[in-house]
Amino acid sequence: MVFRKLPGVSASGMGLRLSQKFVFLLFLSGLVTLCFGALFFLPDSVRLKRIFLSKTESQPVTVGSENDVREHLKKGAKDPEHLRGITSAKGETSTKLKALSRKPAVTNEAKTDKKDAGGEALEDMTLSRSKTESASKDEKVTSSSNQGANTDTSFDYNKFKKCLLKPPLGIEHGKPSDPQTLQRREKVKEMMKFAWDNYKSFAWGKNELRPLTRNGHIGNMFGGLRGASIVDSLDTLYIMGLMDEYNDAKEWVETSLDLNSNGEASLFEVNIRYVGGLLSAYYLTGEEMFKRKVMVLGEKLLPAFNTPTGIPRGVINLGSGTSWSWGWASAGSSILAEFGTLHLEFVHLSELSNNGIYTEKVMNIRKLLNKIEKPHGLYPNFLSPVSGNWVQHHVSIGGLGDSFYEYLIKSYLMSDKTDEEAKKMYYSALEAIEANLVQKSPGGLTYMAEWRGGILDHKMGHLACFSGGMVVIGADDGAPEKRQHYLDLAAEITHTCHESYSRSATKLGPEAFRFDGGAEATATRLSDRYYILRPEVIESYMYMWRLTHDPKYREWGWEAVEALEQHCRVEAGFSGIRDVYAQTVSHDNMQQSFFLSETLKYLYLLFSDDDLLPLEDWVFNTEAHPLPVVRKSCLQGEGGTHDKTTSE
Ligand code: DMJ
Repeated sequence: MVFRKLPGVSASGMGLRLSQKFVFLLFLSGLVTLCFGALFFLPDSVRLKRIFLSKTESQPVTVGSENDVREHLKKGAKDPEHLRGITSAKGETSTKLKALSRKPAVTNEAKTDKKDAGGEALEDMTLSRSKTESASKDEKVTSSSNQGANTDTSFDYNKFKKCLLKPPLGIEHGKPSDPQTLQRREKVKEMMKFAWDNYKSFAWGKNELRPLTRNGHIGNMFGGLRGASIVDSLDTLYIMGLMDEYNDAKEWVETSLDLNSNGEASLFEVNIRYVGGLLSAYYLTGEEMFKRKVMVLGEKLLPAFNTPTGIPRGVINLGSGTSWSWGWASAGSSILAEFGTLHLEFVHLSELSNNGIYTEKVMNIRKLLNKIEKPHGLYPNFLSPVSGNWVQHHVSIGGLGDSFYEYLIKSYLMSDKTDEEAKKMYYSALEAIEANLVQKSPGGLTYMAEWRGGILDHKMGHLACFSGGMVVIGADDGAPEKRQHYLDLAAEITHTCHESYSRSATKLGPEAFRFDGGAEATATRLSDRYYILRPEVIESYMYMWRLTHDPKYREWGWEAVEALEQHCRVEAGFSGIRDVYAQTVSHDNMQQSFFLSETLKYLYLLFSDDDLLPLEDWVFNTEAHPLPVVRKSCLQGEGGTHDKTTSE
């Protein structure tokens, strides 16, 4: 185009009129804005992050603020689904929450859901070859990286088995002699088979089943790892004797669990579900493949600890090792229940690799927590991975705090009762919890309130209901004069949690229940009324049964089975429900992987004899994956304590 100078009209050297120049500039700036804006709609945020975000080592990242969290909480009050991640912490963070963080969320889910609609079979067929190739690449990575974290994989499995006091599967797989209990156990097994078969038919290889729409869900909690329901189910299928299903699961892990993913994962979730699931599958079956896989994965988690204090951040890119704090976590902090729930798995990673690095990482966390000053002896939920100081004083035995306490007592038990530091920290924490959080309602119900800088919030989350089980497994090793007290406390909490179930129309418990404004063990807010197939109440029934043999716990477990069958079972699997108080339920279309790994496993154990995964030998991680007690002296010596009179 030629620009001509017109007489009497001012123009630039290029021969443009002022108005033309203006329009041209306007057009240019519009174009620049459009291109820049378009970057944020790219499907993969990783490239963007490389450009705009700093790496762990170089810059502590501060994302979100307390106000953000409050704002999200407010929004969540209108939308129960929105709140899930926050209230279900134990580090568990929903897709929606991730979207609230400073960076664009990974959008694989959206892409995949489209595929699910039409071409699932095709996708599985086309992916299977490349997945197999990359699955075997994982193992090459392990051997070449043996100079790194994984130095020695010559763990002696036979010797390990000899160091167990009892056979893992007991006499006849824990079959109860009483016919009614056996029948109930069979029912639970049928539920597992039903949940599994539907996952297999409609969501194979995805992370969870969406039972109403009959497709798979991937989400973005696991950094591109797939098959969460498969890895979470391995041990449950195995202990139930569902061997065809277990073999399918094993084959998938071997050929298709691709560990070379490059997405952003929750360190906590990958650890409890994938590392925990693979570890327990290895210890139960002796299949070397599980060990090789877990070693590769374990090594990928190590960069998360590269912070000034060694306290890991919540999110890690499994490919690059870059890590971030959650966008919703106060002032770039790490979450107590996340960095405090690595100990059991990391100790076992060191055991299997004969490389102390994993234990060093978690012992460093322990050291910091032990040393730091604690308000009233309590552990707040947010800690800065940069300064090593608490970021704010919110204390909870439910979401955000919960499994940290669980892992203290379980670390002691898993160490064959040699880890005195864990023991001391656990009982002191429990003392502080009793002094500051444990309350009795006017109606006589014991509950654990939350603490906000000295002010009590009279609310107990469903997640906090695991604490009945925690207190009872620690009762025996407490001060002799407190043992009965701990048994009573555990029974009272479990009773309260049962009340939260029995006071609802569905006989399933809400996400959180309150003890104020006249409420007793009931949810007063709409946003707290949902139930997402969580295990914690049933988990406490199982431990209470094992340690007291009071038949009421089996009865309560059976009530839960009936309620699950009536309200959560749909044509193609099990689904959470949106309101436990509604007579006519509305389903949330999600079969969580912890339903297969925890809820159904704890129910099955509740109706089994105690010799199925005996508590003398096994400690359950927070996703219910059994990990063996580490008997150092036996493992390092000649000895073996296996009771030869019993069989498997
Ligand atoms: C599970 O993933 C684990 O129990 C975790 O510790 C908390 N949330 C779910 C179950 O509710």
